[in-house]
Amino acid sequence: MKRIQDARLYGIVDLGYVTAANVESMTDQLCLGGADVIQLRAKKLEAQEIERLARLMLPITRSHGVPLVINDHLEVAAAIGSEGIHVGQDDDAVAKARAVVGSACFVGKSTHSLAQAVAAQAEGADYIGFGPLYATGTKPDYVPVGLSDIAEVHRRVTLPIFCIGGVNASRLDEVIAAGAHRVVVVSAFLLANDVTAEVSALKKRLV
Ligand code: TZP
Ligand code: MG
Repeated sequence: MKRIQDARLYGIVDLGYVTAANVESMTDQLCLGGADVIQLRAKKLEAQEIERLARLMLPITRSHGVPLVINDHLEVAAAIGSEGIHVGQDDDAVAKARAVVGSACFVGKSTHSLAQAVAAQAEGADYIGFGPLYATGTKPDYVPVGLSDIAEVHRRVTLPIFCIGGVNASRLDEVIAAGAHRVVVVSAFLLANDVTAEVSALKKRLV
């Protein structure tokens, strides 16, 4: 199983872009392209349906040695034994998440500023997301943080930092030049004509 500490490219199966019927195929394509970690994110689905989809994804992600992260739903992560759980600023605290999912499951946290990033590390998160860098339809109500704090967040936070929000192939060079080592890509992968090729091409530029 790949370790979150070694991950560079983080993909998300977001049910805002993928139908339930396509979850398995999309998961496989992201893994084949070289995603190092995959999250299941379904803001509009009930926990029971999220658990059903996660159980479909697990054998696929595990066959590729890719950790599966559940967004928001601690009880789903605990029930299926996912490798990771991801919480946002308005969700349960890291300590609460860890108490529910157990010590074998890593805990990630979304951050939207330098102060939140430093606080997430103090709170005991295993990795952070940092963004949105750019305005994005995947998280429409958030003000983009831009690229200017990326270098500083890497000086102040020693955890793995995944830069997120509007990242795509055309922006990757400037994101890396700003200091990013790891990225999350959502819509640019999920809407690609050839998902595996898109992931694979971007992955090559990250190492
Ligand atoms: N958190 C910050 S931005 C974002 C999340 C979940 C969405 C990123 O999606 P995209 O489509 O890569 O902009
Ligand atoms: Mg959340």
